[in-house]
Amino acid sequence: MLAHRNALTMKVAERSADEPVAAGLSAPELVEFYRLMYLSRRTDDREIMLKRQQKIFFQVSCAGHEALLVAAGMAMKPGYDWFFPYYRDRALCLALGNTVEEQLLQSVGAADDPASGGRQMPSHWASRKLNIVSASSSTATQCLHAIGCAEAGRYFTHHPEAAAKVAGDYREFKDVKFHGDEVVYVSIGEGATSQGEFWESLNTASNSKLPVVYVIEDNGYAISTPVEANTPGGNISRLIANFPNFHFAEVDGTDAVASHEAMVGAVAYCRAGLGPAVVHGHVTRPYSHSLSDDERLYRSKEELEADSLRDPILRMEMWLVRQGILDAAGLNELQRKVDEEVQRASDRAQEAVLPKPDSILLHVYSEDLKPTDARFDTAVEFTADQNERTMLDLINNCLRDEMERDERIVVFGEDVADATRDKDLRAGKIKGKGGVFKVTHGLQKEFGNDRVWNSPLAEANIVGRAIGMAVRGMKPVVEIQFFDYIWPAMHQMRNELALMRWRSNGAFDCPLVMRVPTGGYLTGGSIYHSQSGESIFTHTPGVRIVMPSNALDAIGLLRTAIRCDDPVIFLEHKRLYRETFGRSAYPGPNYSIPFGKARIVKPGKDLTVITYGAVVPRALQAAQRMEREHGKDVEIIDLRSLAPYDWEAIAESVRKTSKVIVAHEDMLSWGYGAEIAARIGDELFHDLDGPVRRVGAMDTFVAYQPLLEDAILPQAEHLFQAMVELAAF
Ligand SMILES: Cc1ncc(C[n+]2csc(CCOP(=O)(O)OP(=O)(O)O)c2C)c(N)n1
Repeated sequence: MLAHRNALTMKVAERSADEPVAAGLSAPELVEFYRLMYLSRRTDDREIMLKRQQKIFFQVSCAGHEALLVAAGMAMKPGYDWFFPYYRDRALCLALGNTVEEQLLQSVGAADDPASGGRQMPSHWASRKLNIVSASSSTATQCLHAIGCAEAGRYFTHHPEAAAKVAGDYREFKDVKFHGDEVVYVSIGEGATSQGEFWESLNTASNSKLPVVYVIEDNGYAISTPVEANTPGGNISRLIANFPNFHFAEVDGTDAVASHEAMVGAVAYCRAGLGPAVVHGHVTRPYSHSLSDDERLYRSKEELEADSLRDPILRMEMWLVRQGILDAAGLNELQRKVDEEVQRASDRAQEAVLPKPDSILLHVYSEDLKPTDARFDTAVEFTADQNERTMLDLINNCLRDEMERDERIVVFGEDVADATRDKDLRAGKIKGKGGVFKVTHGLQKEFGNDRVWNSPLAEANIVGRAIGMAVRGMKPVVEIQFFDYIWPAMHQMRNELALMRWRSNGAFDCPLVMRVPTGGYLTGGSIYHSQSGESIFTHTPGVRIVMPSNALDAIGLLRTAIRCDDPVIFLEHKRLYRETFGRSAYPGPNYSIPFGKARIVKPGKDLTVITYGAVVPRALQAAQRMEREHGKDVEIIDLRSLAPYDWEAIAESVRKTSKVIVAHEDMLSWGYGAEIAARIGDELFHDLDGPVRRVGAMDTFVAYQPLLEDAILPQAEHLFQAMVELAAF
């Protein structure tokens, strides 16, 4: 301790340049530390000026957080470790190697903004080169991505062959990097630690002893809400202290030296594989929440003055001078150079080329490999085993085939494993579960516990982690136990899964598969085991939605879902899992069907029904009755793929029959059929001989009592009535 103090008070002239002065940092490193802090502050100041001049359109600053964040950046390895930063993290990104010009290119919304190509607000950091993964504006979603990212690093370390590029599927386009001892950084404000996703991430970080370092940037406010309103007792460190396997440090985040010591200790703990760490830094927020906020409305003058005395820039300046590391002239010189650098970067950014409107739709989906590609159009190759299998069997077969072929695939979700405590499973004493519907039965036993496992009961945890893994090049095929419980994952699906590629202008992507048992007709399924709702997801660009109605389509479409390069929501109708309708023999390990291709279930010339899922067999029943009782020949089209959908097949059929019904199980109003019907009305008006009819569920949820369920969901009878009425036109 004494020796340390002596080192601190030693004058600059008396030491050699690389001798540590404090927290393991030499005098030049401490000067660089300060330079980065000051560079960050001056970049914020410049952005504020540009915003006031209306040259940029938003500003949120790092001011007050600089010491903690430069410490984090200096304690970690850019391009080696992985980073999921909060919007306050300008100083971290500068310390990692981001340039001011790169940051200001985002502020002006330039085409060459490396983080997003003008798509995201300033301070939404991303850099492929530095492993800074694109972040949304949603607070706390990033915590789960960090978990998945750390899991992927561990997975590739244990399965190095899985990292190889393979031609013919998504792997062709993924450069996998891993080192075995990389650490994942994630940061968050103290306010956002109230979000469930933060806690869901601590759960897995702790349980799996993942090398994730959390930096909690506690500036005491979440916009205008003070810490005690978010955090019971006012201190997040106290609340999380009992999570096993963590290293915890609480530090004055305005103190550069103390912050660096805390970060180095935390990173060393993670890098040694001992588990995750939290560095809770108390910082200040001198520039309000953002430029759209005026904190004088909710913080007193006295409170703000007290904060200003802790300003990290001033503290570091005084410390450097006191230590004799810099004098006034040295400080002035450094500041002048930084100001010039910011000025130059600002001038260049303002001259930057802006993105062109014709680039808007680029990177909504993969530009490399589309699931509509002809390579997915393969022929069935039936094997000697001609036994008819159910949809459930063939989905299980597909998962098996693909896991065999592609070691990057992992399967997790609620209860999908055979048995988490696997001793008795391996001993052959128990059969294993493999999902509440048994779709994943036998996979854990065959492929091992690190490829198939039970997640916590937390849907955001499942999807958020899967996103983090997919960003690293893995292919998670996760299960949401029932469509009815997809909603906790909705935030991850809508704001993250669907957007990773577009918002990063193609720099990052997260192709993965979500298998989701869906739908009703269960007799007693009731409200919370019968829901549909596909249009909620088809309304989200960036994800593909498919829904097979028979076994052969299920195996073919799932294979495409897994091999393609886009995120896919694969809807499996529970009622069809074991149905006699639509069984098939196993069509071989490479059978796949391109997305966006409908199937004509029954050709006809008098009337068209466009449908999918469990309504397909009901429409068929109604069509057969139409033929028997009215002599009408109904064409039935099973869309199979809802986004993208086969407009050509629809148009061709409508041109032929001139009468069309769009039918689905989900509620009628605002349902999937509304879009199809509107487009038919718009583009095929002159081909129609009657109104475009829709058949769907009543506008309410499915009731338990079978009498009510039958009335609520569309039945063959409803379809028949609609056919009769339309045929009469
Ligand atoms: C999920 C979500 N809810 C609300 C917001 C709006 N919002 C943006 S920042 C913020 C406050 C965050 O406070 P904190 O986490 O303490 O970070 P700080 O801004 O203080 O650094 C809020 C409510 C958001 N971006 N995301």
